[in-house]
Amino acid sequence: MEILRVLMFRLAAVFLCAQYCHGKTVTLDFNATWVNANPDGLHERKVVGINGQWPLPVIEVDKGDRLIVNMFNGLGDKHTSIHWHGMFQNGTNNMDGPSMVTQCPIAPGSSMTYNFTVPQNGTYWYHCHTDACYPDGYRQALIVHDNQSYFNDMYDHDLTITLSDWYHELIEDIPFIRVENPTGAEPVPNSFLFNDTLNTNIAVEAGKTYLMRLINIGAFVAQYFYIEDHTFRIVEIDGVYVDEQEADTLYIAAAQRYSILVTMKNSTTQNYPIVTVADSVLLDVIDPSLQLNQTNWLEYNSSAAHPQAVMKVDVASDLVPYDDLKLVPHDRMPLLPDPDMTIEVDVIMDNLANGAGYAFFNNISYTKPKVPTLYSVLSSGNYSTNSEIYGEFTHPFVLEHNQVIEVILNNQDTGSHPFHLHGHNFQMVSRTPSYGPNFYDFADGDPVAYNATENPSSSFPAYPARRDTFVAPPQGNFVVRFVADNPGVWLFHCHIDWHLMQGLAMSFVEAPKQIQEQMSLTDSQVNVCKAADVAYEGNAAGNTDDLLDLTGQNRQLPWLPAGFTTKGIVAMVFSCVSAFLGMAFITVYGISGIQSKKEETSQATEGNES
Ligand SMILES: *[C@@H]1O[C@H](CO)[C@@H](O)[C@H](O)[C@H]1NC(C)=O
Ligand SMILES: *[C@@H]1O[C@H](CO)[C@@H](O)[C@H](O)[C@H]1NC(C)=O
Ligand SMILES: *[C@@H]1O[C@H](CO)[C@@H](O)[C@H](O)[C@H]1NC(C)=O
Ligand SMILES: *[C@@H]1O[C@H](CO)[C@@H](O)[C@H](O)[C@H]1NC(C)=O
Ligand SMILES: *[C@@H]1O[C@H](CO)[C@@H](O)[C@H](O)[C@H]1NC(C)=O
Ligand SMILES: *[C@@H]1O[C@H](CO)[C@@H](O)[C@H](O)[C@H]1NC(C)=O
Ligand SMILES: *[C@@H]1O[C@H](CO)[C@@H](O)[C@H](O)[C@H]1NC(C)=O
Ligand SMILES: *[C@@H]1O[C@H](CO)[C@@H](O)[C@H](O)[C@H]1NC(C)=O
Ligand SMILES: *[C@@H]1O[C@H](CO)[C@@H](O)[C@H](O)[C@H]1NC(C)=O
Ligand SMILES: *[C@@H]1O[C@H](CO)[C@@H](O)[C@H](O)[C@H]1NC(C)=O
Ligand SMILES: *[C@@H]1O[C@H](CO)[C@@H](O)[C@H](O)[C@H]1NC(C)=O
Ligand SMILES: *[C@@H]1O[C@H](CO)[C@@H](O)[C@H](O)[C@H]1NC(C)=O
Ligand SMILES: [Cu+2]
Repeated sequence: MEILRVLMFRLAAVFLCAQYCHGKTVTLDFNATWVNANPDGLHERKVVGINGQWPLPVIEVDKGDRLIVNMFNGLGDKHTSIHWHGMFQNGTNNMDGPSMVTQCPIAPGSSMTYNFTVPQNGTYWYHCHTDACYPDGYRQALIVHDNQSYFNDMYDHDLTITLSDWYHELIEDIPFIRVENPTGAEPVPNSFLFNDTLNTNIAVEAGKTYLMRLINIGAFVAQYFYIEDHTFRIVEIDGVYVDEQEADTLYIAAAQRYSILVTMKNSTTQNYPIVTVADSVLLDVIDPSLQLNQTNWLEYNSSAAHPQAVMKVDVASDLVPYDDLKLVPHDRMPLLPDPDMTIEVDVIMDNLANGAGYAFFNNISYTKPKVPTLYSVLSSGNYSTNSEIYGEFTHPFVLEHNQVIEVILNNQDTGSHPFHLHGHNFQMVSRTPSYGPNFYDFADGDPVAYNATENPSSSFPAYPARRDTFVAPPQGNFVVRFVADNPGVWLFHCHIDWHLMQGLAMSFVEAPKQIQEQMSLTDSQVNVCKAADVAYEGNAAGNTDDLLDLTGQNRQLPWLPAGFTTKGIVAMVFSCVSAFLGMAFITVYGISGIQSKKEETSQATEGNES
């Protein structure tokens, strides 16, 4: 019965698409090169520009359009690729963008054509997905206009605003995974940008309603958002329309999107601060010069004053944002039935043999394979359904076509993490602790794993909130469901780019037989691999003869010998290394951060050794 309803729902969606999805083709030529920019006015640096320009172009299409982007890598010194965040890529998994998952990295001087249709509506973004390249500026909004949305007649103008953190150094020049940083403290940004700049006036007309599309295109830090003396209505999250809900404050984690309707006041005597506040709980150490909150303005009257925000609270974590779990998808997609397959993972942070901090799902720190996982699917014949061929350290799960998949994620870390799944939205069916003040910095006591007795499926919402990026609370858990109806290799990962670097990812190899029926490796894809000198056939180790022979696969480093704890590394590092590095090291990471975090990580380490 339940599955029938879901199937009917899906058929209806496909039918609607058949009716409306006859789009035009939008073709863009992207020449990625280094350009200089100084978006915060504090420091000029080189950033990835497109056709000599930065901020990058906002891509705007209508639903049903075909988008073709010819990307040339003119960077000279860096590999690259583009991920179209939130796009389902039905039948075009090879256009998804993550290097070593669905394609080879695009080497300097080579190019790739992305070509796919856009059957979805709403607010998306695109970003580089090769190593950690998007924080160097290679990220921007991708808007899918829809003149049939239920809120189409409820606004007069639309606006796109990105939020992001910003570093003054190239990501590759910021020291991170190394023994001197055993707790894995994330580098603290130098500033926070509002639409890739600061101190912006958004000219508005009194009495009109604006659709504001808010996108966190940052690499790390979530931001609170509110407008003084204005409320708004949430109508979309991550491309999913939701019944309008009045709210005054949002929490927008890296990669999340919100569309809100804001109705302007009738009077034009005053301008109002738009306030964005970085979630400082995520920051290990806060330099007093770091401006955590920003004021930009709804400008009703350019000759009136532009007042600085008067902070509602003393610390960001006292703000109480709208709980996205309460949002009901406008399409009323019902709760998916009990799963055919359940994947339960524990998130931990720990050290490997080099003493550096890594991130793990069930003790596996994602380590890229020698062959892009999709290309292993395409070159493995009947072995494609055997997860072993994808290598232990891509953490692969083979999903059967059209099964209902449930992921139970227990976050044993004291930080919150925004988890993203490529190729899908997921239904958030349970999240613990339940929402309330300090939810995002809860982290009290011991981690709480999902308990099906306390939160049985009978307690799940009938129409669960659905989006492509959900936040796992500190030391809490969540349960998500989706249908494996989109054959492809899809990465599930934390969208904090530092944590992705540390390995907080796993691979879903969904319906591999159907992938093989849908596509094969093309000459142009092979050329991309050849230019990058990357193998494109065989298992994760590049073995084409015996697909079950993983000899030579990339592996995570060994664990530290028993008895070694993070506390020990910290002590060791400080006695031997601090002499060399002195104050430079301390300003980067801060001693206070290491001391406050060490308890947590040493606990995890002991857990692993027991
Ligand atoms: C990309 O831009 C660089 C620098 O302007 C130029 O040298 C190169 O020829 C361009 N490549 C393409 C394919 O447009
Ligand atoms: C709505 O948008 C589609 C493109 O997605 C376009 O073909 C159509 O003409 C538009 N309709 C109206 C009423 O603007
Ligand atoms: C894009 O893909 C479509 C469908 O496969 C194909 O017909 C078209 O030729 C492709 N266009 C380019 C420029 O590759
Ligand atoms: C796109 O929007 C239309 C309504 O305008 C809706 O019927 C359809 O389900 C939406 N499609 C997706 C994939 O969200
Ligand atoms: C934000 O920046 C983009 C890219 O520069 C621009 O197209 C857009 O209009 C800006 N939004 C606002 C509200 O000014
Ligand atoms: C602005 O004026 C309109 C028309 O008189 C009225 O309907 C609306 O409630 C007013 N808005 C506010 C915020 O007072
Ligand atoms: C706003 O920023 C200032 C300076 O960075 C900081 O002292 C203050 O605590 C911030 N307020 C909030 C609510 O984060
Ligand atoms: C704009 O603000 C100025 C300065 O406060 C004021 O003199 C003027 O009347 C305002 N204009 C309108 C149209 O409200
Ligand atoms: C992680 O490794 C430890 C130590 O080997 C083991 O006790 C624990 O069960 C493992 N956890 C998972 C989820 O595999
Ligand atoms: C795969 O299995 C099918 C059915 O068992 C068989 O007919 C086919 O020859 C096999 N193909 C390969 C490449 O092994
Ligand atoms: C595309 O994939 C999405 C995500 O799995 C799925 O919900 C949708 O039904 C698929 N659409 C088509 C037309 O296959
Ligand atoms: C789950 O919750 C039930 C009811 O509160 C409790 O009896 C049980 O011990 C819990 N299970 C675990 C593994 O904590
Ligand atoms: Cu994370």
